[in-house]
Amino acid sequence: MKLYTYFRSSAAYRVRIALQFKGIAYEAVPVDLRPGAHRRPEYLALNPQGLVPALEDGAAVLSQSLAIIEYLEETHPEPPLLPGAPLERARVRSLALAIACDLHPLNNLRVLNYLRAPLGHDEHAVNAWYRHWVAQVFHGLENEARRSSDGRHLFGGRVTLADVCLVPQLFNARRFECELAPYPTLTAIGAHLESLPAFARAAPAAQPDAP
Ligand SMILES: N[C@@H](CCC(=O)N[C@@H](CS)C(=O)NCC(=O)O)C(=O)O
Repeated sequence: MKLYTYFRSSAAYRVRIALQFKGIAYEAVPVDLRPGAHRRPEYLALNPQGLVPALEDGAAVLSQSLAIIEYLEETHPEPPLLPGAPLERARVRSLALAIACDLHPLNNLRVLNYLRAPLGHDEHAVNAWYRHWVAQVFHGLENEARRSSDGRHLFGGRVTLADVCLVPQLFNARRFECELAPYPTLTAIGAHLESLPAFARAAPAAQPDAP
């Protein structure tokens, strides 16, 4: 498999964690978002959605991190990232989607760039936007985690898709200097997960395209 990735992309980071967690070998193909490599024709030919990640498996190319991870879950079920019981699976997906659908898209590079130009907002306003949406979603997740987590995983007592989404979002929040003190459960979970080998190998700093 080939993963089209960018070291700081949190969506690619999710897929890297899933690949590492499941022990699936892959080749990392860096796509540098800074000069816009994801908008060049050669990348758009692979992934017309023009975002990273994309996963090439044989002749097939898949986009959208959660679709890719669900594909990996179905093709490489062990170790699982989703619990067995339908209700628990729904709860894990709900936590993952809060991050992947309700938070991440609002703070994506193209959204921040649109705020800068043409809308003309300065860096102070862009950072305020970023931190506002992190706080909105993290507030709810912190309260859910206090109910559903063992203090080391977002849901239950083992690594799930929810954790795969949480750790990259915590990385982003730190990068944009978001206030994390109100979320002690989330940060404790993050600290535990980041110490696991699969998460450590998937971290931005461990990527071949990291500076
Ligand atoms: N929903 C997509 C989001 C993918 C995404 O937004 N990737 C970002 C990097 S984390 C990207 O390529 N951004 C480029 C841009 O915004 O121009 C997924 O989960 O794969």
